[in-house]
Parts: sequence; structure tokens; C-alpha cells
Amino acid sequence: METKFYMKNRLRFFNHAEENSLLFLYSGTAPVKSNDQKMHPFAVNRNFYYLTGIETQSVWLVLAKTAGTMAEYLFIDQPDEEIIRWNGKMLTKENAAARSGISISDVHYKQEMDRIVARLLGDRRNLAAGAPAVCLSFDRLWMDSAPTQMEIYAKQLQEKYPFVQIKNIAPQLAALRSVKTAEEIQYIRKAGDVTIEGLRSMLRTAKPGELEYQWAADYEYYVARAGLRNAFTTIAAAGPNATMLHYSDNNCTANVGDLILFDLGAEYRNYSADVSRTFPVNGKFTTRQRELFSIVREAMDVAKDKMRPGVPLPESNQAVIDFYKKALRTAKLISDDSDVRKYYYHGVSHSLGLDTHDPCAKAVYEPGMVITCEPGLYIAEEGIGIRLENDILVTEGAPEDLVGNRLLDMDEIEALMERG
Ligand SMILES: [Mn+2]
Repeated sequence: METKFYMKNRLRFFNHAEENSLLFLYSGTAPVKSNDQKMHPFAVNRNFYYLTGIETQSVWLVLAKTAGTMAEYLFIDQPDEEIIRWNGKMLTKENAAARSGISISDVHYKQEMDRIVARLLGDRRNLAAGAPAVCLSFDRLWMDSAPTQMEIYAKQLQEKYPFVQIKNIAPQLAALRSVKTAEEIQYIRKAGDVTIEGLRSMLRTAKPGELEYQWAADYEYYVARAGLRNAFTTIAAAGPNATMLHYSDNNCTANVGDLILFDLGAEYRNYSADVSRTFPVNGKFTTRQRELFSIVREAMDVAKDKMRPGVPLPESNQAVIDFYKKALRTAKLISDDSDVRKYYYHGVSHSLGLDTHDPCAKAVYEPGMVITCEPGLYIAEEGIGIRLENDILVTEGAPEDLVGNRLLDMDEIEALMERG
């Protein structure tokens, strides 16, 4: 991604930011096991990354807006020879400036941060305009989990400067991130391409009687060789396991006669693909499996057709439910419309981007949104779970499917899985 992308994002954000405000974003820190160093995979805070392009842990971005001008600061750890000898190169002021487009004179070491923040707040203590607003991105997902570093920092600021007003800018960032640029769309498309190729590669090597994690490993081997990471834990669910939506134990045998459901996604430059496919373990669909697969496949088109500008978001899922009311009767699963939810118990779509479940601040579809389309059907009594998922770009006209029909055609799947 070019530096210009992050500069443009900061400018767009600045245009929405309130006058006389300071914004703080933090890149995050890698998790620690219990007695281990911070060496575990580090996932950068996506809002921070969106505005800086920097993927290093423990970096602060501070933006200050007054009288129509924006000042930008980065605070990084000071490179240390001892740490470099152990862990490799550290982010330098030069790299941070080059990556983000923030002037090198505004990139500082962290020990300077308190002094500079105090000065920025002092500069903005404009009596006419009132107290400065301090905006932070509060993006704690579960309210009963531990406070985030952002929340802890907000509390410290409030204690030290009781006159500031603390505000949450997560919604404004979500609004910006809801609509993708051409580069972002390219990255999601590329992630999807590698995901599909990984699945194709797996279908050539994985065998009936192997464990779910062995199938998953064949897929992940391809993704790793392509130089990509996985955006989330691979779901490989055979037979009845596929009726648990986020089953990821992946430790059961894939048996002849069962279907095996995969929900997975490679990540390219921090942009996620999210794809689901369902295959017959022994390479041949039964008549019943074909019947049910066709229903889910058709539901995908029904939902996708709603993903057009101006259509309220919930309508795509409602279209699937309405379609199932008829289709599941034909498949002899229901006799009452209200029973659809026994076999289909999730939503059909979510926003996709830097997060696999990207924040979305839109009520209707807009061109530039990238969303998933993932109808499913889960029949515990038959030991069958089917989910098919593609990534869709909303355009001015017809929705553009970034994954397309690859590995959705049952004849294509059977031909690929034919073992000589
Ligand atoms: Mn999904």
C-alpha cells in the first residue's frame, strides 16, 4: 500500500474530526503466554494501521486539530542495540516517517510523549472554544473482558487533565473503513485468490479417513508457501461438526459419506478473505447432499442480488429466509415457516477488510463496500452442515463477486477430487 493511502485516510479523518481536539491511536502489544516473552504473533490494531501503515507494536499516533490545521505525531520505542541483537531490527524514525508519510521531525521516541501531549493540550486550552476534546478509539469487543490499553490511557489522561472531554472516535473510523478504495479491494481479491488455490491444492492431497486438521494443514501449507498468513483460525468440520458454526477443534476423522465444511481465509497485507466451501469427503456427493448443496448455492445468489446501493443491509438475510421457507419445504425439512431458523441460524453477511468482521457504520449498501455472502444450512439429525461463502463488492450496478463460482460447482468439485 502506498504511503499516500494512509495520508489520504488521515486527511479524510481530519475532515470529520471536531475542532479543538486531540486524537490518540495505539498499535497494540503482542500477547504474552504466561512466562514467555512477547514473541507471539502480533496483530496490529486495525484503526491504527489504517491511519499509519505501521505494523510495529507499542507505537502511538497523535493527531491534533485546531483552527483548521492538523498536526501529526508518532511516538516509537527508541532502538536499542541489545534488543536488536535478540529480536531483530526495530522501527526507526526514518522508517516510521517513510511508511506513514508523517514528517520525520514529528516522529519522536516514547519518552517525549508526556511532555508533547501536555504542550498540545495547553495549546488547545482555548477559553473561547471550551475544553479540548480527547478522542480515542474504544474498540473493546466484549464488555466483560479486561480494559484495553486505550481505555487505561484515557483514564490516566482524565485523571491528569480533568478538564478534557474524553470521546470515542471508533464510530467515525468505522464509517471511513466501511467503504474500500481500489487498492483495498485488490488486496481482498488477492487474499481470496490464494484461499481458493489453497483449497484446490488441499483437494488434491487430503484423503478420506484423515483427520480434519490434516485437511486443514494441506490448505495452510499452500497459504504459507504463498507467503500469506491466515486471517483467522481455520474451521475444518466434517459431518455433524459442521452444524457448530465456529467449530475449530478440527480433531475428528473425515469419514467417507460425510461432507466436510471449511471456513477460512488468507490475509494479504492485513486484508482478509473469508471463504467457506463444503466438499464430499470421498469426492462424490450423495443425492441428498446434492439437493441440499443446490439450495445453499441458490440462496447465495438470492442474497447477493440484494447487495445493491440503497438496499437496507438486513434485506439480504431476509431474502435468504424467505427463499428457505419454500426450499426447505421441498427438501422435506420444514412444514412451518417459523422452523427455518432451526436449520439456518446466523446472518448472511458482514463487512470484510482489515478485520475479518470489519466495523460497518452503514445502514444501506453503498458502492465500495466489501461484504461476505454466506448462506448455510445445518441439519443436525442428518449430520450435515453446508456453508458457502464468497466476498462481494457492492458497485453502482450489479454486485461484483470477488471469489466467483470457483469450487461452487458440484461437478467441478467431483472432477477435482477424482482420485486415480
Ligand atoms: Mn464470514
